[in-house]
Amino acid sequence: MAEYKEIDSVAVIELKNPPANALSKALVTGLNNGVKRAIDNPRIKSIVLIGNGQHFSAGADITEFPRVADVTSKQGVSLLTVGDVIESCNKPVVSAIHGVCFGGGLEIALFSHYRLAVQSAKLGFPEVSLGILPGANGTQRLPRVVGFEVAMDMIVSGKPVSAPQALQYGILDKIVDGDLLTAAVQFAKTLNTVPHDRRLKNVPVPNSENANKHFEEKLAKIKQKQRGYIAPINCLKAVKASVDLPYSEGVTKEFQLFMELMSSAQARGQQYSFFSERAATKWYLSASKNYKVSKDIPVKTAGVIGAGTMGSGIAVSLLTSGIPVILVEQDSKNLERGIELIKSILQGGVKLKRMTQSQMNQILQILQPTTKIEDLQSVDLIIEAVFENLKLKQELFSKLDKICKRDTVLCSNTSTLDIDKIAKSTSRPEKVVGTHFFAPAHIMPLLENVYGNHTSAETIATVMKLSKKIRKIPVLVKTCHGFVANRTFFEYSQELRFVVEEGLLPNEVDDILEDFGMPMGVFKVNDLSGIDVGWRIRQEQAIANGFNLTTNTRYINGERYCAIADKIFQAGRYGRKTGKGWYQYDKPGGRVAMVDPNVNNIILNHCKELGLTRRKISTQEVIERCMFAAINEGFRCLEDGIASKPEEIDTIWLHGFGFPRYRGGPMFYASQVGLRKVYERIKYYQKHFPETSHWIASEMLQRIAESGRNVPISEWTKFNPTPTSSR
Ligand code: TC6
Repeated sequence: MAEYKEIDSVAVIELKNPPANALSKALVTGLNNGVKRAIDNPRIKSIVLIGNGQHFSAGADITEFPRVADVTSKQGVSLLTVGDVIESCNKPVVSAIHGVCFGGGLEIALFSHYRLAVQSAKLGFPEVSLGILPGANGTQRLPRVVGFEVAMDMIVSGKPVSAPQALQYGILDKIVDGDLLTAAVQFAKTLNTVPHDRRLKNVPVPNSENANKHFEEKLAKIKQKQRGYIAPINCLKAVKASVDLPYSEGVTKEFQLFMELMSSAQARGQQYSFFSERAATKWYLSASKNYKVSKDIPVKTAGVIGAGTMGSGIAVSLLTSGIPVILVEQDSKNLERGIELIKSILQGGVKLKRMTQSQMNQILQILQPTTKIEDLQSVDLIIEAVFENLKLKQELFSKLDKICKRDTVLCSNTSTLDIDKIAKSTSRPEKVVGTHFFAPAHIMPLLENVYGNHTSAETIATVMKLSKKIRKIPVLVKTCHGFVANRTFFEYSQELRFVVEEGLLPNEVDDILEDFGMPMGVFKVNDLSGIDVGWRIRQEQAIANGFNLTTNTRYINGERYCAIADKIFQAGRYGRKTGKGWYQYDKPGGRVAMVDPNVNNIILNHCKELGLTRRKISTQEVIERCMFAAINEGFRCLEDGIASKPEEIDTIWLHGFGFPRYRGGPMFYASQVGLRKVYERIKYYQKHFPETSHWIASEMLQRIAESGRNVPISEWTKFNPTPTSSR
């Protein structure tokens, strides 16, 4: 796990735990033994620590986290014990860094007396995103190198810095060119002793005069922007301790704050999220069709059809990843509007210093706008982002089938429509796949990729690979109406409309959801996406199913229906874009949402007309009803084979709807509440709301709940009553 070799008078200890040299117990023990061996050998004058493979180290091994004592305790070999051995060693220790040097890896480097890196290395403390803090004295050591303010920013944000930036901050002593090991050994040979100030615990924190002011400002920012999260606050307090307390007391404070986080439910949720995001990308249909064996088609050029808000955002995602795009609109007016949209998104990036003006100009060079669909004949992949209408999409796909080269992959950015029905209009259903982007498409990280019954493994591999290339988090699901995202979100939002019909006002519901951790309440989300959009989808669905939807509709085929949203639409309130929807806005397109008495009147009149008596509804009921309705639907998606594991559903909610990361996702949240309780409450709501079929408990949920044991989330799918053959 840690390989030891000697090059002349230098001992080289190579961290080796592929793929990222996570500091497992075995690796830490190997490192400890290696350093001790070098100390004991009188021929050795200095020591180099270096990573094997692509990285120095990705930090502590997160898979070992439940055993907290292993990570931090002074007993046995922990990061802290090996850190002490390194720091107190009288032979100079040099960390030679490439790839990532994160978390515990950076702590090892900060215990070392010198640090060198290659130009491309990245250094940082991402622990905050795992719900913890750098608990091997990172919060006390980094400030002693970079000062309070920079350490606070790095540790609270979790964002890594580049090697040149680290050199500027003083974290690195040198950036080296050429072979890192050769340079590090050469450097180590020039060192004889360890000066006092090379042991960071001996050094005071520089530039700490304004620490109190920076602390207060940062705390206020965290409370506003990372509402509900405890890790950033503890990170901040730990860094402050480096200024307020001597080193020996600072590390004790760090340990106390670390343990608080390590034992918290939030850390469990955030660490689960880390692994579920990775699990979600690993798709598996059969032994010959899965992420390991299936080859993708390289996407060198792409087409985007439709230059509206979605199409433009999708084009930007492709363009900024270096993929040339042919953008197609039906007429020059719409095309011109799309180009302007793309330019304004890119200009926003320039303003935020994410790119330079000249980079923006280069990106625009690889955009080819056109009104001729025939121009798409030789692209590798096309993403259609036209209006959500099956007939329209079928006509378009049929045309593309005739125009495009045989191996062009045809993607539909549909959010609800059955991929098989779209694929049917082509002679190449194996090349047809859904790529469901979330608005705004250039910002939202999720890409819900949807395969149909005929989609080939090659096509799936292509969109999954492309997703990563354009910096999205991909999840693969099977086709059905609404897929996983909209199927589960529909039940969540529908239940919340019922809550409004029964007694709460939209702003009261939104406050509860935002306190729960959602970035935005459901009614604000609805205003953003457009009340007219939802209205049109409901109308189209009604027509397709042969019934007439009016503002008096109370039941559809015996199912409860709430028409308040339709009444809001009828009042000309289409959401933010018109300056009014469920809320009143400061201006059309404005962001400041205010409670509007007119909306309350619409709701109260609606209830009066229907003879409904309004009642008080508790916060607990609101959360249970929306979350458990979504969770039950999540279980149904698993039963139907639409999702293959709970992690996919959670990743969709984390990155498509901004579900609080510290709660892991709705399915993980269910596991924390306990499936027995979730199941019983679902049965309770079914009794009270028999005319809402989403309260019929999923069979899979029932089986797990009635199994009489606490089944871990990783074993849920074993209880699937109808496992699909393709999974
Ligand atoms: C810490 O250090 C605390 C210290 C104080 C306590 C005393 N542990 O992301 P990828 C796995 S906390 C275990 O797909 P990439 C990952 O699960 C730690 N496993 O690849 C995946 O496994 P799979 C602070 C880890 O090239 C595989 O490696 N550090 C760890 O896109 C490949 O990962 C972090 O938070 C780990 N630490 O990105 C760093 N790291 O193949 C977290 C990775 O079975 N890691 N794995 O699915 C990362 O940021 C990225 O993984 C990366 C590589 C940049 C290292």
